[in-house]
Amino acid sequence: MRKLFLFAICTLFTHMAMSQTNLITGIAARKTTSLNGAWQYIVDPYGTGFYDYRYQERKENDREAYWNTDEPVNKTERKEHKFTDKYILQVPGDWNSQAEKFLYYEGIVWYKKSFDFTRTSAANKVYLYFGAVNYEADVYLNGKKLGKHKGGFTPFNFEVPDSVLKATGNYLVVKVDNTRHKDEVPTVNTDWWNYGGITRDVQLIEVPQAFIQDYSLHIKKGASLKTSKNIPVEGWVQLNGGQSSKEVIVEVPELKIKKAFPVTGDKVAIQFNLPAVQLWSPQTPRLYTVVISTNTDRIEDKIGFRTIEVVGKQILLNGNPLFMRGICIHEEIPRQIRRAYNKQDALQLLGLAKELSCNMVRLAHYPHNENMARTADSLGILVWSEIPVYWTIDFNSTEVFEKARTQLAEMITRDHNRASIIIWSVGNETPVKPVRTNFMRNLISAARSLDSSRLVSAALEVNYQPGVNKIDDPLGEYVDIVSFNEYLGWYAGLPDRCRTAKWEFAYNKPFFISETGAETLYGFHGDSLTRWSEEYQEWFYREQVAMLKRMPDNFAGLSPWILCDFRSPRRNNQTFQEGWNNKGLIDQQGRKKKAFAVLKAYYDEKSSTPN
Ligand code: GCB
Repeated sequence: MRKLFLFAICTLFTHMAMSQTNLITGIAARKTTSLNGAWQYIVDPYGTGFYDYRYQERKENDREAYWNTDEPVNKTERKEHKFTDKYILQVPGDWNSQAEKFLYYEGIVWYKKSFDFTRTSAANKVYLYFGAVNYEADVYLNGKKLGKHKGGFTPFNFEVPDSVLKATGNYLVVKVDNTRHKDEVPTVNTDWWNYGGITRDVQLIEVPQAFIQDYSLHIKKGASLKTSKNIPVEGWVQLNGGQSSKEVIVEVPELKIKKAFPVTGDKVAIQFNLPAVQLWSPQTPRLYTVVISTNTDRIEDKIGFRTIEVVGKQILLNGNPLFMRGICIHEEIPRQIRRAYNKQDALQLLGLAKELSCNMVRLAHYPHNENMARTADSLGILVWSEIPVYWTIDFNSTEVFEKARTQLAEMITRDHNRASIIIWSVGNETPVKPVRTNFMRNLISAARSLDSSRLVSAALEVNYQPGVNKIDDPLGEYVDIVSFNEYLGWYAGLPDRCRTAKWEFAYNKPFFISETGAETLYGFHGDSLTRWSEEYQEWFYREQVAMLKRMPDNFAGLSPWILCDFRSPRRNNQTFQEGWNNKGLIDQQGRKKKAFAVLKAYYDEKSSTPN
């Protein structure tokens, strides 16, 4: 019994320790210096910059380690690595879209940037922040290793020691490796292209010695919204330690709120009431400037206040029933055909979703760049955000679980102040078996312990039985919304199968169709029975919509697959696919297919209902 108790305590502490990240959030409002732009590179398929000829990891001061200077000390020194301006990659950006030789490249690329830097105050600490590097990053500054990060879609930062940073001629090197491995998250097999590189912004962040690391503010769970006066807000402010400040001040100037909270430890609890607040919703995406300060630091953010909950069979947004008119999106931009990363990209993708009359997007299958959630906040689009626990990752491995949990913690930490995000998803189409259910269930509790103010879900599969489609994945018991991907009419029969489809739900919860879709090549026409034709996809959507109209009242919405066609090496019909998954309603050149109008018409009809 005692052993059991000790085990439970240890698990709890490991769990708590592992759930923490040292991520600094609210980067946009901090003192930053961009290191974006041109970086020199060396392609290194054999890992020569990292391993010597005995395949031993090179010592820190090895002159042939690529993190050490490429300048020979004199004209006789033999140097077998050299960065030059002949080989430049733009950061942020995937490498695949930047030069033809990279189109299918997976492996190691070394990036190098030289920079000068003077901090604005000698007393400031400096951090090096990466929005994301796919997949593995080893970071070296002036020959010293700052750290290593795994996970291709979440941010990370390393403190830069004073002894390492120089005023001029800093030599920053990042070894980027996007080789797929069975024991990573995602694993080797995905239905999207594995874009490599420093895919998001790189910045130096200056903070005072005692700074505000992170903060979370939201309307208290279960709060009544009957009156718009005195709505309770709760949350916390995370300080980095070593504070001299006696209090943390939280201000919402537009609402004339200014409250002080005593500093009793590094995590300061916040609680106050909002008078006459305008709630955030898709119709009124109202954001308030929030200022958080201590005697040494001050940070500003724009935060929306809203509630999201499941009551019985319904999802309620600000207390009103919600129907999600969604669409799935990959982080890939049409025409330029590359990873999306900036605000213009977010405006383009979310703008297309708006044109489709969506009020929601499912950001599949990994955390997208921060601009997406911030732009969704300002446009009034609800967001489902997901980690790449996709298909067949190794559910037996505790290490893999820790990798998934780390990515979950990084995703939630970066975005927990975005009102647009209402659902954290812990994965997609994972195979039903006890070890998987246990793994996913633990991820769900990790998500809840990191953020109890949002809903948790996962995209499940349909159990297709003769005469009936069952939604009975055991994971359904643990999620707030039962979501599933259904492909009646594409992978399962022809679209008219929707007419006789019977659905059976094992759970009395709201359900959401997280995917449905059919593939078509833009501009290819035939009758509706002709696969790959625009007419087939159009018919598919017509039948789906007719079926959806007959769904029971706990049907809470859908996010069909997918807004735009996207690159996938699994799609090799050389007539209709050529390395593309063409289930988009919009093709790779940004052209709308016929089915776009069918879904839009359904959404326009639905939008007369609340939210
Ligand atoms: C799915 C997956 C998605 C695929 C899609 C397809 O269920 O979740 O990643 O791309 O089906 O096109 O088959």
